[in-house]
Amino acid sequence: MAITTVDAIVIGAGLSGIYQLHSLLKLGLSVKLIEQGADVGGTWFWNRYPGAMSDTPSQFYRYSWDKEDLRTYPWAETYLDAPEILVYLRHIVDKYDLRKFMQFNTKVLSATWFEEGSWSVQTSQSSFRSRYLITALGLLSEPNWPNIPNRHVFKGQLVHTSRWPSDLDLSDKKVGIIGNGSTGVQVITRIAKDVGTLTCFQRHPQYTVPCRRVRVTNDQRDDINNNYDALWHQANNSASGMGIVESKISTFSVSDEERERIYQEAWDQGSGMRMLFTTFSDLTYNEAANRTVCNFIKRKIAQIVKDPIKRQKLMPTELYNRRPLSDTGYYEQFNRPNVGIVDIASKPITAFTPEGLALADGTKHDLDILICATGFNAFDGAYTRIAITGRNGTTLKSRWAKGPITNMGVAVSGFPNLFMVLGPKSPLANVPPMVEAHVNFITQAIARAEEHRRAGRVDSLIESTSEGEDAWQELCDPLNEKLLFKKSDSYLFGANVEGKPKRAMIFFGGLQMFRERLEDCTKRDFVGFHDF
Ligand code: NA7
Repeated sequence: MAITTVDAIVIGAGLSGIYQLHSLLKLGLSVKLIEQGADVGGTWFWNRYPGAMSDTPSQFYRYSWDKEDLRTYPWAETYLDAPEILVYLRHIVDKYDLRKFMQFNTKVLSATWFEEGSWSVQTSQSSFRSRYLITALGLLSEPNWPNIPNRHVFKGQLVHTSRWPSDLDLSDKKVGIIGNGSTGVQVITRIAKDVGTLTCFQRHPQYTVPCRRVRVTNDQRDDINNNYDALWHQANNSASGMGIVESKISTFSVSDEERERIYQEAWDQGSGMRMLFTTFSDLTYNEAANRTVCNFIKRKIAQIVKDPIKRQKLMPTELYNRRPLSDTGYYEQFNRPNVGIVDIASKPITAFTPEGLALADGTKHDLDILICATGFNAFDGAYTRIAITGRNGTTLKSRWAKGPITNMGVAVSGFPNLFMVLGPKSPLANVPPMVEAHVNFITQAIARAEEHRRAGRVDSLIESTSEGEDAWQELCDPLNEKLLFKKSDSYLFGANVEGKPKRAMIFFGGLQMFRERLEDCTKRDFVGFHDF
């Protein structure tokens, strides 16, 4: 098989891969981007289920580096749905003529480091050699399927939301859905009115806040355009990167009436992110404080849901300590007579039957279609697909056997010239500015290594030191310990995948601190990395 040699291989054609490709081409490198899907889009290429949308305000769910595009590219509403995001990404790819550097329908199978200074990359189609390897695999790309026995006997259709068949007709069907995270909430809200019956198999009821998606007027758009630099400055210097201003006041520093007013204002303005981060500063770590926002949202659920039995089933019992959810009318769907909830925490699903699902209490549910909105083997899950081998034959899998360890989510010691865009231990924040921070860092690291190489220096490889990883770990660990997120069994800790050990998968310090660390590292000539 012929081997193609390029300077850099980028894996993945989502938001991360597209910008990384563009940046490396600007450096003058020869680059090949390899993508397993049939087109660009990453997360948004795969997640085409009804109702898929971003919960980041539209003006911040895009690249900030093309100032002209920022001001001219049209968007109609305060939030973007998946097809609009796909069209935007295709537009960027076409505008910068990036498609010719991309190879689609190609799986990367393995990548192996050779000590003479290159990566050997095997794909399902052909082989490559490159000095640099950049994985832009996405945070959430490996589907998590529920492990239900007798899958083969089910005569109906089984669908994962991230592999949605384009021809799936739900009209008048008996539809079941497992999962009520961001995805489940969006699907349920969108399809409830169209299906025959919708049975929501729910393990943990969730808090969700309406996002208040509305059209953006010309005046509002002008206002954004006139202030875009300042808006991005604020977003980049905040924890969430979403244009919301994080609160600095603590929950019990105000009266009960004032607290209620603040929560109501956040509810009216909309979005779970706003509810958790702009109301009070201590909701993420003070349990008593967190219970006040729980109670506020529970009162809203009680007001919205009419049927007392459904209302009770929808009442969350945990703290408000998962990734905050936003919706476009979720709880309201349960006022429809065709929408029901089955509590599978008290009576778990035991097996498929030919007609549907059997539960532990002996009940059976007939279904034409079962939708799994059961999320992803997130963060390090995507890295299980590719056999990555670094120095001395050490595999990434073995390095991460006790949980992923990275230097700022971007590099791993023992894996020279390998960079990850949003690898494990990256923050939980708005994705585009996180991507830009990582890609800018990676591009500067590569530019410096290339300078060394062109100057004929021997130290032209770049690699994280183990001290650099330890320093990041030492920053991550105390933050994880402090936060209430740790008390939930969610994907943020890998606890959503059966058999996966519960470990922190992200950096909870927010976008601003993440950016500062990356910039500090660059300014200090890549401290925490070494050259060879
Ligand atoms: P999430 O947030 O991981 O949610 C998955 C949902 O599926 C959640 O309700 C889980 O219940 C449920 N689930 C997962 N496995 C099972 C099994 N085996 N049985 C029953 N229920 C199960 O994934 P999403 O796709 O919704 O969202 C991921 C991110 O995408 C989101 O944060 C946004 O950033 C975009 P549980 O609550 O664990 O009991």
